[in-house]
Amino acid sequence: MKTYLSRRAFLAATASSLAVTSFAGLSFAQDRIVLRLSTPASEGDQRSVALAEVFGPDVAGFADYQPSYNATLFKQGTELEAISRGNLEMSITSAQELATIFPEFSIFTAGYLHRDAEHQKKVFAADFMQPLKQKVEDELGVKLLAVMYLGRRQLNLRTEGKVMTPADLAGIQLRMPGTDAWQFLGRALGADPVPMAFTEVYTALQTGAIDGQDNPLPTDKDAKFYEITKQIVLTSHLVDLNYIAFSKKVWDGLTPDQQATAQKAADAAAELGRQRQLKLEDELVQFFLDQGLQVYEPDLEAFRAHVQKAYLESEFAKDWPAGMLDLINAL
Ligand code: KDO
Repeated sequence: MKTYLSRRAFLAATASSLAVTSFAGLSFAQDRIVLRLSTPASEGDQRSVALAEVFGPDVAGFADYQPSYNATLFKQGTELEAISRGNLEMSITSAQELATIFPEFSIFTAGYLHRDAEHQKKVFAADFMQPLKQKVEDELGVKLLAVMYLGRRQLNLRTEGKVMTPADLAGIQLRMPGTDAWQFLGRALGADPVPMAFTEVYTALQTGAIDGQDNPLPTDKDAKFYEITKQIVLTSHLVDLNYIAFSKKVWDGLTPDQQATAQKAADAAAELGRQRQLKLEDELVQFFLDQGLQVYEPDLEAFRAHVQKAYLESEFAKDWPAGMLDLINAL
């Protein structure tokens, strides 16, 4: 499991490394820029596909887009640090990862906050989001170009007992990704969360080291979790997102035209990925039923009430910018 540096220690270390690299200056003498992206997602994941189909070709006039999948270049959760230190140019990062450094981002990790993909887009584009983006840029050296829709996270279990309310998850060892915000979500759902990297989940389900995991339906298919689980409970507890994260240092070395092209390319890739992911979510229930899994909706009101109460009473909520929850809900 990854250990996160404290925000102060991390930002202090980063500030000095940014100072050195910006003083030394980046060499763009060669006319082509290499944009390496590291992600734990597979090559077949719709975010990966959209970036490869749209972003790569759209920036090909000045940059070579070089994606690495399945966390082979950087371990899940270490990408932001790598970009910040100048060791990586791009990643698809999460609000949960950003929240380890900037606690205010935990607002976007709260269950049942975003209503759907469109709401997520509006939140990312909203004026109140600007100071948060600016802070990540200024303090971490990371530019958040666009929001990618990962999908509605659903419970996927190898156990057979029906889960209708949070009480039915008591004692269930539910794998969640490895940060506090993710662990909290697991607990808020009523389960016993177990932190684990995405790339280890298949084997852990297969061996029974965990009882289940949560991810959107397209991820469950892509990672073949249906081969070793028995049910999907359609809790839709988190309309999940990832941000396209881009090195600020590299960005500042681009011409205004190149910046405009890269921004347009990121927006177009995010939109394509979003539309494809939504379509897949619609189609996949039948796929899992055909694989012999049970797929059903639990008591959604019971889950929503339990999760929202847990967040409002949590330590996380104390870090949320004043009034932002109301602004998000009003969008
Ligand atoms: C996961 O680890 O379950 C998760 O879905 C978390 C997301 O934030 C994202 O990082 C995703 O994994 C990876 O891109 C793999 O799909």
